[in-house]
Amino acid sequence: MVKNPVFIRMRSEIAAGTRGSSFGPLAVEWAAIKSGNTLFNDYPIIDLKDQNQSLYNNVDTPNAIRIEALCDVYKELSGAVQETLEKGKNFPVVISGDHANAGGTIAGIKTAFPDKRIGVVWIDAHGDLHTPYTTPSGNVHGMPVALSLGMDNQSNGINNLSEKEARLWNELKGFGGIQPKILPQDIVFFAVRSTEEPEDKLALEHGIKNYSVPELRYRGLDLCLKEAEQKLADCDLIYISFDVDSMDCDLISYGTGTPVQKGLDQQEATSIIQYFMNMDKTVTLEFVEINPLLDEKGNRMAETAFEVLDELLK
Ligand SMILES: [Mn+2]
Repeated sequence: MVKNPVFIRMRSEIAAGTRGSSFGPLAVEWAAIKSGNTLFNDYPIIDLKDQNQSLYNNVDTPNAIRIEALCDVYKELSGAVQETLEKGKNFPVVISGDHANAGGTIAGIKTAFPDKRIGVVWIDAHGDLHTPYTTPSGNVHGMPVALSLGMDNQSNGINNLSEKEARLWNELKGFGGIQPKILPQDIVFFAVRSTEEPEDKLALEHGIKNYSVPELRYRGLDLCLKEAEQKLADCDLIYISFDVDSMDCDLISYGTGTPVQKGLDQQEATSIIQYFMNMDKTVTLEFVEINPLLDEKGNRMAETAFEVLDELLK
């Protein structure tokens, strides 16, 4: 561990379909305290303002629920990530509520380094490649990859957007004045296993590679990780997005908004993140979608996330 971690706590959960991921960042900190670990006291924590009060509002953008408030979340989060990165050798470790926040983190990296090419390691059960045009749910936490790619995927769309929805989606895609933030060839998925047709078509069309759990086990983690590193060889920087639902819900716990079976085990998840963390060009790591309100094993998901994090920062 040669990096200089700065924790960024963003408790926004407004883009998830189930309530409770705003408690995720705190649950991870509780797990540290419970085990007598001082990690969160050893490094600075920047606590950001969320927009969770918007959960009381009526939804007037059903194809991109609470997207207006999410613009404010992005402002807050991207600003903090940018500032932290610009202050020298800092390594932002973002502990987030729902996965829509990742779009704000990516925007922060891109605005800090507008001329650099950002590679993305996306560890998730889901592809998060929906857009307001294709979404069956309207939950923006299923959209951050498409959003960062600046894509609409209208050809596979099922929804007609209102003027307001289209305007705010465009605002979010172009956030920070740069669009797209990332290129499809610079994304590598790990453990994605629950996608819908419009997402599959987009991934196929742009050749986005997913290392499925069976492929990782059949070919071996080492080989797949070396190959993934090669795929990102032309990228100047790397961002790692760790959605805890990438892990197997039966093995770990159901303490996440959209649990999916047959995922990674804790060691596999740790090894994948560690591999990229060891690279100099990796600049930011994010943990998302820990939901202690849904955890049937007490606080097991947050405890697991904390163990992974602690291992990585040793
Ligand atoms: Mn996700």
